[in-house]
Amino acid sequence: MLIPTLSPGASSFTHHRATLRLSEKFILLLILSAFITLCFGAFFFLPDNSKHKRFDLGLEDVLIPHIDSPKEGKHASGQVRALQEAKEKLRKSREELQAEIQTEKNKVMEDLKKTNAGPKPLPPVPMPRVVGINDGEPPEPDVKEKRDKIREMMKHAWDSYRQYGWGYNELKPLAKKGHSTNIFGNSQLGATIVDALDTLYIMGLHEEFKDGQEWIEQNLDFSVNAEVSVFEVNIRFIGGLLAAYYLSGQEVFKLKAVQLAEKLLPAFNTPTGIPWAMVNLKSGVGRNWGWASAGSSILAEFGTLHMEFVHLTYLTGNPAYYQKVMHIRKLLAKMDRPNGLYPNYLNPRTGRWGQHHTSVGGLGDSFYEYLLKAWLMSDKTDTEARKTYDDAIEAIERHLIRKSNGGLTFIGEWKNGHLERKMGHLACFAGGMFALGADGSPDDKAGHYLQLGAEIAHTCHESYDRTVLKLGPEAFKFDSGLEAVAVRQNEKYYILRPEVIETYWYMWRFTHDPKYRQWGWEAAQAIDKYCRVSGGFSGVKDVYSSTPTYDDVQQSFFLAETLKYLYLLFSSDDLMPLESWVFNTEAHPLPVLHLDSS
Ligand code: DMJ
Repeated sequence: MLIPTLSPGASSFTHHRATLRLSEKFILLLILSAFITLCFGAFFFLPDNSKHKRFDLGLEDVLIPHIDSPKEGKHASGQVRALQEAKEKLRKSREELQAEIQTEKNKVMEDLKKTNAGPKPLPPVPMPRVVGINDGEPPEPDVKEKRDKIREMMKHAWDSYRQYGWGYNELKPLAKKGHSTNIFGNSQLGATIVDALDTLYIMGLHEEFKDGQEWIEQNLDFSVNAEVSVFEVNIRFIGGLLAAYYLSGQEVFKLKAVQLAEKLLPAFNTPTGIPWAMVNLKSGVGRNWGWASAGSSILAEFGTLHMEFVHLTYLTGNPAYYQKVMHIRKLLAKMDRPNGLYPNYLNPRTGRWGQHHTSVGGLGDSFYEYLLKAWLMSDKTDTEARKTYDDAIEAIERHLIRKSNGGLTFIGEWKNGHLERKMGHLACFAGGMFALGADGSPDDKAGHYLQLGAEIAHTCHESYDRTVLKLGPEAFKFDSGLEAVAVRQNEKYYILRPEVIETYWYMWRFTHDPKYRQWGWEAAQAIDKYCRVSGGFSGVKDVYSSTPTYDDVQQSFFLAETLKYLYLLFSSDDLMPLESWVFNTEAHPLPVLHLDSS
């Protein structure tokens, strides 16, 4: 027996014969021809999974519309048919082919038009109870007279914008032309129109409302290459459109709000889910303000989305909006808070706080407001939001709220463990917030919070009363013997802001103390006297100077907030009742959602 050796170099097998027998040759030939048949078969019969059938004549993409066949078993005959059709087409004249190409092109254009015709209609949802949206005429003639005056001021602001700034974001009332700031990028999105709509509606200015609606239907397009503030666009545009929808029932406002909201969603694509401050509406690229501490996002910006986003989910059935804001809430809940306070800066890449600066004015303000309003808007079922609000306010009271030597309660700013005895005009909104949150506060402290609201209202009124123009400065101090007055030149301006009047209105609703109407009327008269010009209303640069110089901007929030709160102050309580409506931070009313737990 021949045993194959394993030694290298030596052949382990016996030598083969040099030639093959005839029978062997025949078998080989058979195998070869079977192989060739198989290859050809494979070319024609193997299933084709590619979406684009490019392999045959290279003409198919242009000439043959591809229709996905549900039954791939019919593939082979489909291929044959396609080849025949292609051959037929090649036989056709140049003119015939061009005509066919044109038909195909037209069809594609038609399809495109259909997809661009606007978003698909949204799923129907039950309309929340919409009550108290009309009238509100006060029984007292002198109050009615004041209310009429506020409506006339609104007419002047709107008509001027209509005439000189239509379609621009805001108005330059002295230059009598359009105006825009960096919060809206380089866009002309008609911010004043959107912001003013619900005020027009509530005031019964229906012609003007219709005019605004028409502009929105025909011109408001968010596919623009503009880098906008996510927060500002949310509170003014989405809030404004949603409020206009709930008040008027006009679908267009809902559709536009949803179109815009979709454009904001890419701002949440950060490592933490904390959104960027700005987003480009076209590219979806986001970034933060250059001035913000350590590349941070701002508490009052990413913390002021909840109300609008909950309504978006409610109206669309798309959970994404709700999930985004709940994610922010959860992330914040897990973080350490120095002294129980929320710093104003949070880095969206690292999830770490930036500078330890806490304020109830600018940079922090509406974050606290939205915690309370999330609870109210949920028909008081979102108790997590209420608890977070209560804890935050307790820490604020402990560390930021003080009484001055002259007995004025103020809210200072906390900077790295030090209290700055300065209060901003923006922080004056908190008087109204404390009053609004009094009912439902822990340990039966309702009386305490109503009192705190009254004290803040009083302090802010003092800041107005201690000026020459009877209009409040942007920020005021409580040290070196000075109380409730601005010290620096760059803090002496008044830009038609609403916060003090907002607090007067809430205090009026909860107490009916006539002083709030009186204070509101003082402010309205001062605005009419010192800020009114022939082309609208302007901010003033120095409220301590008897010869005002103007900043030449009619802010959109003057129409959305300042004039709306004034009008409501001189209306009866059945207009926009607080049991049914919650006002977003731009004074856009959203209805309470009486949802069951599911
Ligand atoms: C408004 O746009 C909003 O009220 C916002 O919350 C901060 N302040 C301005 C008006 O002053």
